[in-house]
Amino acid sequence: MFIHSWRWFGPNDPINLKQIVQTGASHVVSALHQIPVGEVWPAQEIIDRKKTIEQSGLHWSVVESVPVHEDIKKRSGDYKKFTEAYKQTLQNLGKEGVRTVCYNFMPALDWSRTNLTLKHADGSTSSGFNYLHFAALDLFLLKRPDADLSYTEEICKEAENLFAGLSSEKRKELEETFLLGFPGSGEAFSLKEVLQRIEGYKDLRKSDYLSNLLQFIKEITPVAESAGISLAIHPDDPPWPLLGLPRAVSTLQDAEEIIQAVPSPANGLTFCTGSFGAAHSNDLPLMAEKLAHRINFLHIRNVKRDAQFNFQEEDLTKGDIDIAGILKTMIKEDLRRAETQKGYSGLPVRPDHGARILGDFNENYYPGYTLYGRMKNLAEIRGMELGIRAGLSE
Ligand code: DNO
Repeated sequence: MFIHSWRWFGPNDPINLKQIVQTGASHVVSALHQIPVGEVWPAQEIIDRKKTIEQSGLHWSVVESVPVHEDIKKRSGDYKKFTEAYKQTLQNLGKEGVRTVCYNFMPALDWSRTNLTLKHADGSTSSGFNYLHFAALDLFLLKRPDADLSYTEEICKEAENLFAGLSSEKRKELEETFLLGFPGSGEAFSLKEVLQRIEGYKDLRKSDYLSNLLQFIKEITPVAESAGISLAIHPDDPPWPLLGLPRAVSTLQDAEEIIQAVPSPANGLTFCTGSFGAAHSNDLPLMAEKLAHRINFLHIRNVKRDAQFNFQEEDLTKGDIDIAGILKTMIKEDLRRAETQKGYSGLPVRPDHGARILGDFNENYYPGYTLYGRMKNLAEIRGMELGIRAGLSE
C-alpha cells in the first residue's frame, strides 16, 4: 500500500497526533515552521520533532516543506549562503531517516486563493480562485505598478465594475484571503510587503527563473542523494503566472525540464493533483503517466475548473480530475518500484486540502487543513487504492 500520511503543522496545529492516529494515517508530513526561512534546521530540533511524532505511534514520512529563500529564487544577495544552509538541512534530515523532502519554487507568495469559504450544495465549504476577483485585487487593492499590462482591456474594465460593486467588508475579506501567506508558519504579509517582494522579481523572465531553479536543483540533488533523501518539488498553485511574476513548475513541459536537468531519482516531483489540475490546459492523467517514474510524493485533491482561470476545490469523486485513474497509474508505479528497488517502502500520499464539513465548522483550522474533510478524503483514497490494487491482481 501507499504510505498514508497526514500533514501536521507541529505542536501549534489545532489537530493533535492522537486525533491523526484515528484518521487512518500511519505517517505524518511535518516541517519545522518555527525555523526562519534560510536557516539551517538544527539536528536537535529534528530529533525532537521525530520523537514527538513517534511517541504517538506515527512515523515522519515527509518534510513539507524546507522553504527556499527568496534570494535563491532570484539568485541574488546571499543565495550562496542560503544554498549551503539548505544542503546542511538536507544532511541533518537524512541523518534522522527522513526520506522525502517537499519544496516549492513559487516567487514571492505560496498558494493563492480569492475565497476560502465557497459554499457547496450540501452546505460544506472549500476554497476557490476567481480570476476577475484576483484581477480586481491586483489592480485596485494591491495597486501593483503596471498591473493593467497583465490583463486584457476587457478584463480590466470588468474587474473595475466588479470592484465598484464590492462592499468594504467584501474588499477586506478578499485582501485578507490573499495575504494569508503560508499555512503553518502564521506568516501573513501586508500589501506593502507583497509589493516589495514582487518588485524584487522585476525583469526576471520565465527562462531566467527556470534557469535559477535548475541551478539550485543541480546543487542540492547530489547532497540529497548521498543523504538518502528524495526531493519532491511542488507545483505552482495555481499553475499560471500571477502578479506579473515568473512561474517555473506549472506544466508537463516544466516538470519534464526539471526532471531531465538532473536525471537522478532524488530529483523528483510532488504530484499535487489539485495544483496542476487547476489549469484547464493540464491533462492530469497524461501528466501522471509521463511523470510517474519521478513522482516522489502524491497530494490528492480535486477541483472544478474552467478555461478562464477559475477553479473551486471539490469532492474527490466530483471534480474534473480523474483521481482514480491517477491513483491507478501511481499504484502501477509503486508496484514497479517494489519489484525493482531494494528496501522500497512505498510512495507517500496525503489528502491535500479538505472541505469544511460537520464538526470542522466549530474549529479554527488552517485553511484547507480540516479534520473531517481531510479524513473523508483519506478514507476515499484508501478505498480507491484497495479496489484498484485488487483489480490489478485479478
Ligand atoms: C497549501 C500547500 C502549500 C504547499 C507548499 C509546498 O496548502 O499546498 O503550502 O504545502 O507550497 O511547498
